[in-house]
Amino acid sequence: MKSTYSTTELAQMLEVNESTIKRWTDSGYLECIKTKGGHRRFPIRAVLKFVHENRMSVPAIEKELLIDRELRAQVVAGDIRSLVPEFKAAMAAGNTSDVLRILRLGVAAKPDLLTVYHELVFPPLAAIGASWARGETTVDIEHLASQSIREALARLQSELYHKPANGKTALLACHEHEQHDLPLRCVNQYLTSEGWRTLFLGPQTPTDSLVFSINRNRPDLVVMTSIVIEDERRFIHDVNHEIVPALRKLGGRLAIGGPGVARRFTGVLKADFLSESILEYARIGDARLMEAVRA
Ligand code: B12
Repeated sequence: MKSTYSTTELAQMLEVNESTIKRWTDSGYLECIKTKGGHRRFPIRAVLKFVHENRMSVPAIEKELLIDRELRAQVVAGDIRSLVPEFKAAMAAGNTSDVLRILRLGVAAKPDLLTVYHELVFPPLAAIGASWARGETTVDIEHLASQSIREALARLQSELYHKPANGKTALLACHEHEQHDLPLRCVNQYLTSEGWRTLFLGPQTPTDSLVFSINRNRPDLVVMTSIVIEDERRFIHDVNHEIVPALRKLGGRLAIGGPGVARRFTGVLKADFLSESILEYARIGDARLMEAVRA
């Protein structure tokens, strides 16, 4: 499914003339955005809304969405939480193409990527983790889910709108024993779409390698995940005595995200941001704010 349609494509899909589409747009029935060259582009969300409001039946869209009418109405209204059960089932089955399809739908319904991660991507992961902890799900399901979401996020990347480069660099890494890199991948994708240059070191990054990379790449921001900390003393030592001093020398900042990090580590870790929700990256990843802090 595409995220926007041209006038020609939409006319074909709705089986009307292009002039009808233009008329609907000019009279405000159908929302569109204009490209720099003045061409109309129709975001899928606007198309869904129009189709829904006018009770139209469009087989081409219905085939792509594969969801029932009620669900479609909720998605049109921007309620992507209604997609969670279907998303979870696709993840648990390792069905990457379905995971990608629903992810696209989420992005079409809610152009704010952080909300898509927060409301659509994380809840099924948390639910799968909880049923694994209760002994109701085997670890292979967790692996399939992780793999399908990782692949779907990678495939989505080229379809996302990217703001022009903002001249900032972010380095993203998990601490030495940390394997949970999915939230970090989401932050990576978000920052890239905001115009950051990102360098993704991924799971289990040795601290000396991270420090080496900081010195070599001089990032404006380092983002780390802390979900499972096997050796808390070591983690605190590495952050406060290795990572933060290396970054400070270059004027960079450190953000650490994960469940309960602010509660556990405020006043303990010398990071600039301790975030318990990915939504906080709207502020942390705002390059203008970062500039203002530096000035
Ligand atoms: C997928 C998964 C794995 C995958 C990781 C794949 C990958 N590449 O990421 C694999 C299979 C490798 C794995 C391994 C393990 N896992 Co695991 N895993 C998970 C699972 C299901 C999802 C992880 C995830 O992406 N969470 C992200 C979201 C879903 O978490 P969330 O808390 O809702 O996030 C909110 C906030 O906390 C915050 N947030 C969380 N992280 C971050 C990070 C950033 C940067 C930001 C900004 C915000 C943020 O944002 C969200 C809200 O907006 C979780 C379940 C869970 N609840 O997280 C278990 C879970 C984290 N795993 C767990 C465990 C125990 C393990 C293992 C130790 C199991 C084992 N015995 O081998 C190992 C090894 C871990 C290690 N050393 O790193 C436990 C941790 C319990 C604990 N706190 O100690 C969990 C919670 C499962 C459970 N219910 O018991 N795991």
